[in-house]
Amino acid sequence: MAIRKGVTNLSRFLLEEQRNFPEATGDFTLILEQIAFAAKIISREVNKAGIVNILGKADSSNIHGEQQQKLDVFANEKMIQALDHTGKICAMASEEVDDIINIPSKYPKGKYLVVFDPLDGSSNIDVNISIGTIFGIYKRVSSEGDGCRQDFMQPGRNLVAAGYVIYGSSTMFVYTTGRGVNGFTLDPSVGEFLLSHENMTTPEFGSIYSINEANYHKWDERIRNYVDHLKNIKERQYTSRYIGSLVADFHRNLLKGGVFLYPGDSKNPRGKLRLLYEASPLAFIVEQAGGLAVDGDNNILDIIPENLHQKTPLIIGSKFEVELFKKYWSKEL
Ligand code: P6P
Repeated sequence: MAIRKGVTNLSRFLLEEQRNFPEATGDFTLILEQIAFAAKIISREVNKAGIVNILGKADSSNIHGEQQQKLDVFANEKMIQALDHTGKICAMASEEVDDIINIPSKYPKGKYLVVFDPLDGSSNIDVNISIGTIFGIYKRVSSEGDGCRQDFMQPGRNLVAAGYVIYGSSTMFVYTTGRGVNGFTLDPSVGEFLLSHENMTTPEFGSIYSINEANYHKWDERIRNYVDHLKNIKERQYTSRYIGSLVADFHRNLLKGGVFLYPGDSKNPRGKLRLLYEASPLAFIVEQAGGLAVDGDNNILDIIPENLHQKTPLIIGSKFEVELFKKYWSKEL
């Protein structure tokens, strides 16, 4: 990677990355720039949510019957508006929308698909806990015209890009196109995402495990044994950190090392998190950073979705802790 002199903003970084792909048309770069634009708008609203009447519950619920927050609806609209006119996309899928989102007929269609959770962790908005946007970009499998549901039934292995935005003490845009992971921090004074975390890698092992232990008695015994092992491991002292906001828990572990688990349990056998627009994009990122993500038996990136909103257990983070989990899950330990 070239030694960067001075400040590198996201646009410059994307252009320099694009030069590595002679066949690149710039479609990709435009999509990522538009997602970053939506993120700036969402960040502005998230950071003043307490001031304007945008806190609290919308008078609607999403496809999962979950009470929508006003900012959920706002973030979803901004993501769609930022992307629908680009002419680079043939369809989108959002956690907040039941079916696929087609491109208005007045706009040309492109060869990409975008999946996103526009504002994950939104139940934390009113208590000022970090929340996030998660996104992934695929190439269409259908030939032309409108995208179709079948276009989205692709494993995470097929992702051409994935990323997240964390709205926390600062707003960060973290993404990969399969050539490493890079993080950009928003400088609100100039409205630019500036390169702050070049070539992010996650530690081989950590000392943090992140799981909602209130579900302990509903877990499969293998999960209880694994977590109990981490509590008693001799090589190092693990600590428990659980924010209850996926992007925040993931981002912390990406930087510091460790493991996040949202497993299935006796009440929710497939867990709570969604494969297409939560688990798969984060799995792509973590693998690019040297980590690993499984559902138990399978690498998350190898799972082919059967529907847009299917759930999956998610164990994700440093290679050591996830490989150790696989040993417990397969009953080797
Ligand atoms: P629980 C937030 O509602 C979310 O979807 C994820 O961001 C988070 O990891 C998870 O749910 C927390 O769920 O059941 O532990 O409250």
